[in-house]
Amino acid sequence: TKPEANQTPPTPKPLPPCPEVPPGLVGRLLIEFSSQITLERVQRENPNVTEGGKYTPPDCRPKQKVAIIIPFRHRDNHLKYWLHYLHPVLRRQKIDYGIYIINQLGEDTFNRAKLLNVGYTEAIKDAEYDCFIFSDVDLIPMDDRNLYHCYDQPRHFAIAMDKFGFRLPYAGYFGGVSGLSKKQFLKINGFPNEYWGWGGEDDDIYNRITLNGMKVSRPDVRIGRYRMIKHERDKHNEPNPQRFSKIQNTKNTMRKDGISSLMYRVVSVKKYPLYTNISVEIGKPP
Ligand code: UDH
Ligand code: NGS
Repeated sequence: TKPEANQTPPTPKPLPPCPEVPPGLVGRLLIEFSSQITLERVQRENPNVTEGGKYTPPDCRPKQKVAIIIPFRHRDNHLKYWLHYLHPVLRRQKIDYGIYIINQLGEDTFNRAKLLNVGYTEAIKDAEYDCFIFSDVDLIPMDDRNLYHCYDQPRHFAIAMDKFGFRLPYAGYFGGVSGLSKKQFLKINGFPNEYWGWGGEDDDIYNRITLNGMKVSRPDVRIGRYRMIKHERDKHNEPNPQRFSKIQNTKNTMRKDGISSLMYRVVSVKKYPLYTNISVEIGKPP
């Protein structure tokens, strides 16, 4: 018999929630930076990543939507490795994510934390993210059990880096890779915009977290392991001599300096197959 003409197609079954522990994880990963990587290869190996570097698990419904934000200038080679290693990890972790490279235009002094504020602001214009993971471009997790989503408290992911002998360098270290929910991020008024050059901005963020009654959450030290791609000091990111006095003052500055006072200009937004590139002018130190 012929199917009836006005039959409605069967509604697709709603997906089950993603399991707390993704079943396809492999644990420890072999990370090396000696072979050359091409973006074409990374694209071929990650066919389900869509334009702008987005991915949604096909077989389950994730609880959170995660924007991954990378502060960037002149690090194309590092970015290739980052994309090569991270896309497969995030896929196995069943994360619903988008990758945002926040590229500081010009050659004025670099400002990591301000770029991260820009990333937050631009990501929420693009999609309804509820979790933000801020990662340096040269840090690769060595274990896929280090899950890139948000937690009950602000999360520090990069706790055991190779360059520090796989230990925290000091108790209040919050550098490298960290993650905050939208609520946690807004509670601390985002990140400081006034740290130009290298150092201290991560300590200021740590201060904001504790001064606002939160506590940093961390993975097990056997799992939060990272390799850093070795590099020389960048130009225009010299150590900031003001950083020591600034981190003594977070309590007085955090309410006025932050996401509430952020000013910048977007020059271009480009959606590439493996990431979204947002090039911005963020000004220069006073
Ligand atoms: N970043 C850039 N371009 C720059 C500066 C910084 O993309 O010019 C980004 C990048 O994501 C980097 C992050 O900001 O991972 C943090 O900056 P960093 O890697 O310079 O900081 P780190 O503490 O290195 O890793 C400091 C210089 C160490 C020199 C060691 C020489 N042997
Ligand atoms: C501290 C810096 C942090 C930095 C950390 C690790 O001293 O910003 O060292 O640096 N704080 C100040 O300078 C106040 S690293 O060894 O990775 O170059 O993240």
